[in-house]
Amino acid sequence: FQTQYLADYRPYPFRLNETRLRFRLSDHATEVESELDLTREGDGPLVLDGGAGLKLLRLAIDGRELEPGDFTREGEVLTIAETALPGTSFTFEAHVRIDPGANTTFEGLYLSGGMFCTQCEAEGFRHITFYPDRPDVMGPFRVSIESTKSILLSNGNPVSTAPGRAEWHDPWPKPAYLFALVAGDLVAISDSFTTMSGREVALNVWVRPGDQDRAGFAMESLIKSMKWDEEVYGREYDLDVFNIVAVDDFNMGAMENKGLNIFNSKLVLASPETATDDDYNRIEGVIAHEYFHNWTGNRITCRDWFQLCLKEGLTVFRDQQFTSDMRSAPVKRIEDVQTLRARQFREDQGPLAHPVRPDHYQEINNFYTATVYEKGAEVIGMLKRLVGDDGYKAALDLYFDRHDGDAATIEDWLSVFEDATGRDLAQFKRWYTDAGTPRLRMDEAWDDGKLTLSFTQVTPPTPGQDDKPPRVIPIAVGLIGPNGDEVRPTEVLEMTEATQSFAFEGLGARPTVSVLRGFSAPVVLDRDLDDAGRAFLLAHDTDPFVRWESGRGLALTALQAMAQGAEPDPAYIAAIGELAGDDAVDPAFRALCLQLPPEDEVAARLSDAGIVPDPDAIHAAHLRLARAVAETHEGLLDRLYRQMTVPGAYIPDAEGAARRALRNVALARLSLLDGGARAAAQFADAGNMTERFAALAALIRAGKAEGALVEFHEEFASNRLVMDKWYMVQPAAADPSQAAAITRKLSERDDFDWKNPNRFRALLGGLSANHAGFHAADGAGYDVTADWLIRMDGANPQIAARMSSAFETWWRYDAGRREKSLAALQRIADTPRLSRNTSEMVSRMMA
Ligand code: BAL
Ligand code: ZN
Repeated sequence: FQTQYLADYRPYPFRLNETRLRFRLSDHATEVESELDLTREGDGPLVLDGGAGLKLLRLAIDGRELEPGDFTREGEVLTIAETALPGTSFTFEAHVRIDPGANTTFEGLYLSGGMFCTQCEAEGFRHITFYPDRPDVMGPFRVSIESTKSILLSNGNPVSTAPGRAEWHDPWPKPAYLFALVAGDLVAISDSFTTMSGREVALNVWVRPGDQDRAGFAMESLIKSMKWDEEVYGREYDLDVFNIVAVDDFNMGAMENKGLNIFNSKLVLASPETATDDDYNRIEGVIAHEYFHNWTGNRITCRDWFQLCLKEGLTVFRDQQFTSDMRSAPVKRIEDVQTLRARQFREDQGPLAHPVRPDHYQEINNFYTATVYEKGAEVIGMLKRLVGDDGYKAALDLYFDRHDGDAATIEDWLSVFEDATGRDLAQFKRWYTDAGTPRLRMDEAWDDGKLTLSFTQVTPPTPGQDDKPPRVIPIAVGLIGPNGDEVRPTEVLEMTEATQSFAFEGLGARPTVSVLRGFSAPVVLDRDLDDAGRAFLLAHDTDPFVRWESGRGLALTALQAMAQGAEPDPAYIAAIGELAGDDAVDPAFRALCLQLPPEDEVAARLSDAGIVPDPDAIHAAHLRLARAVAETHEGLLDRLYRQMTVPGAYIPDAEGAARRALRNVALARLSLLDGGARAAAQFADAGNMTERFAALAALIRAGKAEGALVEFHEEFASNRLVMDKWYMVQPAAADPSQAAAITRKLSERDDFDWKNPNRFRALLGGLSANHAGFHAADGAGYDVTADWLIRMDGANPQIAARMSSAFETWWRYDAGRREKSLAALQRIADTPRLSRNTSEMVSRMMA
């Protein structure tokens, strides 16, 4: 397979003035006629992308049908000879036939539950027709759709609709990856939004009949997002209509197609009986994310796919800001850091490490990663911290003014910050070009009222990048006096050297340093702080992140020691009890502090310290520490369990969710002592899915879930999204020794509709979330995963490739596990006709 390099970028030699598409939809023989008005701007033939599945019926230039000598078709490339291109401007026409009914890749045009829909990012449009399928070729679109389906949608504004036919016009120039088409027998819930300049926008959330009752929260979230983007970024919506469509078969979470966002139904549909607080939270965040892309992604798009972080990092950053404003900012920050560490730090530490802006790839779909998205957002957070809120606002205003309508680059992005603030960002750019998580060590020296903090930064080598020069690291620091009062508020130290010191003078007594406040940079911090220091910060810090982090540090140290034979740490147990019992503290924050670090994170820490992690020992330590907390604080946990009920009807707001979260952590702990009695009662009485599902998980962990699983299945058998939860929780919460066998057994059920990405991700993702289960010493977890990845690769390479990252940490473990996971990877690599997607992932992991 060929590798693409950033350095090879060349502008497309033609300007696209307008695209006209005509679709005659049919399940197995859809006809697509396209007309592209082009103007020559450079040299060479007309090169177009077109997948092998396109049945070519006709090609023409300015109405003249092309003959075999006028063009060549090799692989996915159609080349029209220069001799067949008249003059400077001309119209290229193609007529092709495609088979959406046979498309199991869910890329291009496909059928989901009888509905036609599309997914074109990154390179799906080439499976619809021949086209310059690259993000820097942009133009307005006119689309006509003929179909027997009742609802026919595309991008932009509707021009005409009649039974069996609709026409759409999108005046905003866009690349092909933002094209969308939907045709289905759908129903909408509708509303409207008046923009800040007074324009009326019709809003629709389209779902299958019967699902309307579960679409209201998505609509509320959309309206909040539109208002927030006006208020905070001054960005107004720019079409007469905004449509969202929910589909069941979707590779991603959702897609920001211009004016026609297509969503995985799990990120649209929610009711108290079927969705958890986490589901509601995600729906609100992803609706916002896709809406925000209208400016950061669509109006300003990426020049090439190496620049993916330009739109994704920024849009994740924007959706994080939105959620912080809608809900609790400290809780959101801690959740984002948890996600970053669980997914991105893990990626950065292994063979799949790559820069936020990669400089080469074989398959771009393999780079929709936590590094591009979540670390991309962290980099923007650092920029904002360095230039300040006013500098950030000035830079963003300049970005929108200067680049509206452009396909831009990271260089363009950094230039607006340089021009708006006068800063030189050459060194900062390393955050985009260099992979790896810096390790930041802090040492302290105290001398008669003067505290000196000395920092050293080192970034370990990553594939293809051995030397890592120092980066700019914003280090937010505050000082807490011995009585618990803050003696110095937050100050951002700017580290630019490999080693650098900062002094604080005029201090009365030696303070405790609160460092990396708000997680001011995505680094691993090393410092010598004992249990007492951590407990002090957990109790007194004014910065919620460092407070939480201090409790986390206590738990991690305890678990690391316990995995090597130590007893539970009384300092952790005492400190966590004190915090949990403090009713002045937000219940959501208390719930976060009570959760133990994931077993995978403990394994990463041990591995970092040069110790080969033993997944079974980590699991046993996890269980033992949870039980020790439960035994010591049984009374307190029982009080919280009874106190944190939420009276009245379920509302998916932050306040109720916080109380339910704390109550459910208390339940999980207490279930270790009561044999699942409270969980059984909660499962029977729960009035919402948040409580129901937490009870089900607790029952599985207590080994008492047999009846509940049957009951849950019977009640929700017809609801695909709820059944995904049923498939996920069984391997995820299983005893690790059983997890692989449970996964295999569930995968043999008739209702394991494995071609549905949600169902596949639920079951196999549930297994890989069970750290000791996936890494079972006998290799059963690796084997069942490999079997299914091989099968999935034949149908849907994107999903197989993404899920293969379950193996990315194989190098951490003992020789037996390494051998078994490598054998599983080799088996995948040896599969005949393995896709480019999975082949690239597996070879990177095995390199
Ligand atoms: N652009 C792909 C889906 C998303 O990140 O919004
Ligand atoms: Zn996005």
